[in-house]
Amino acid sequence: MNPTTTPEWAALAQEREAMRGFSLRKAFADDPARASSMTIEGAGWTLDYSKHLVTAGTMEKLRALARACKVEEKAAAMFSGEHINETEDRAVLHVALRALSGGAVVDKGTGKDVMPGVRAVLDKMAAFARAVRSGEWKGFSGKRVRNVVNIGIGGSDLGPCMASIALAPFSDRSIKLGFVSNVDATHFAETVRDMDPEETLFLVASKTFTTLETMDNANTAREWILQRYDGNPAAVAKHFVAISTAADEVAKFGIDTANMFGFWNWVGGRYSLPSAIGLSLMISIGPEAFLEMLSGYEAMDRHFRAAPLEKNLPATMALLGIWYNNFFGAESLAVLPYDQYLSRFPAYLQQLDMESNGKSTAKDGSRVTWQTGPIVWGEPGTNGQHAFYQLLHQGTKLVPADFIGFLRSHNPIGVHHVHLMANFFAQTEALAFGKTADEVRAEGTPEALVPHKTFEGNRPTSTLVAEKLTPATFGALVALYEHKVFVQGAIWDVFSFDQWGVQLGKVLAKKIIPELTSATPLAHDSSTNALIERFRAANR
Ligand code: G6Q
Repeated sequence: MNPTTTPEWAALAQEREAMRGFSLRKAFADDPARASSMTIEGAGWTLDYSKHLVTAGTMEKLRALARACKVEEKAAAMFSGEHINETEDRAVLHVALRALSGGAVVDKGTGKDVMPGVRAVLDKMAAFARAVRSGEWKGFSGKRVRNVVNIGIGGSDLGPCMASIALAPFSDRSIKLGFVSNVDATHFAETVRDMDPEETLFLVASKTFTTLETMDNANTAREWILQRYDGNPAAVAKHFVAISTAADEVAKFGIDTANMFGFWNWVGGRYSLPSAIGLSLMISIGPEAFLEMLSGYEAMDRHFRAAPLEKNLPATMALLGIWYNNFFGAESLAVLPYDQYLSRFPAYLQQLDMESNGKSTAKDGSRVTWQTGPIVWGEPGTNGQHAFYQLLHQGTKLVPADFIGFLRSHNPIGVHHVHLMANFFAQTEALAFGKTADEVRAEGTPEALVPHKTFEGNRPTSTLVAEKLTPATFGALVALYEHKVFVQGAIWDVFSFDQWGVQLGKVLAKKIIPELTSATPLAHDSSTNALIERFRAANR
């Protein structure tokens, strides 16, 4: 359904006009209860959205749009196993991966309860993780595993890589984790540089087990292991396990399928961290902490389903995103974690959000005439302050931003956490309220400098805070963004769970591979032909 033809959309367009003179300074001065009335909670997280360019009336109009677009019904369809991923005819049941305190979850396509399979894989992962952590699982020469290297890319890399950094305080520091994703051999070479092959376990993570980058890296890893064992193929079983849905391909590679951890086609790659794709994380933090993370995910799933739109964190964040994206022409969303452990969170969200909603075809096959997914970007907060925040404060572009922070630190050393959080609070205050020319003048600033030192303010931010970064609050945070993306996709009327846009480049690369190493005539455009010729000349 075209959302822009609804009366609710028209009402929002009018609201946008009515909001032209809106000032956050005035809104806060007029309403002492603004912050409390625009602060909501769920699954260990508090969202203060009072520093947004909205009134209570705006929010009501945004919620009306969500209702008109049947967001709640669409969410119910996802949770109940309907094949809402229509272009691939699949259910979308990543929520089942953490529905551990509930009953059956049925894939409507097969009519089968997926939960016994989910539990069985989790049990198998836990047994394996314990064996590696305790030293019971040994390399081929009998040494215990000191290095665990996940080989995967995209959804089979970003989640566990980001999460293993986020949950490092809960990790077994005697096991070093590595992540190899890039087909550039440098990634493999530098990751294993200081590792002893006899102490290294590779997890080859690939849903399809045919992905070019992953297979190249897995083959190179196999060579690296075999070299150490004089080519004895029996070593492979002790140094490789697979995480995949494709048993045949795993067996072809030489990995014992007994050491394969399965998942299902109803788990999208970018939603797969809570599946077997999280095995590297589970080995690092242990099964108990991993289950705690799943309980955090589940708590947010429950909040998303049960909380009315007024109090619903994912829905509220989604609607605010739509407000700027579709009615203010904002092109991006900055995600700014004030926690070093979340340093890879923006990169993870880039895939989650941009691969899900970076679409220009509506569900009925027509070209959308409205804006869809934003460009997501970000860096840990204080580093960003000394880099790109200039543009956030005084640039010409509107960049809504999510500020994410924790009340207590894992490393309460000296003044650090106080200084970190002072910056966290100061930035959203400065962005919202700015500094007027009169305020700058009152400081005795020479008149010529006044415009340069003035801050317009009215730059919208969300503040997300939790008590502490734990496996549970972390899981809830990831689920919060997953559902935010879901709500936006539901309103934009796009299929959020496919990713056809990544295919074309892959197909062309396969065609170019043999051309780079031969002298066959080239039939590309003149630019591509010339570039390939240069590569050939340099590598002759
Ligand atoms: C994620 C995408 C994509 C995928 C990778 C890796 O949603 O589908 O990023 O995860 O292309 O695919 P494999 O796991 O099949 O190797």
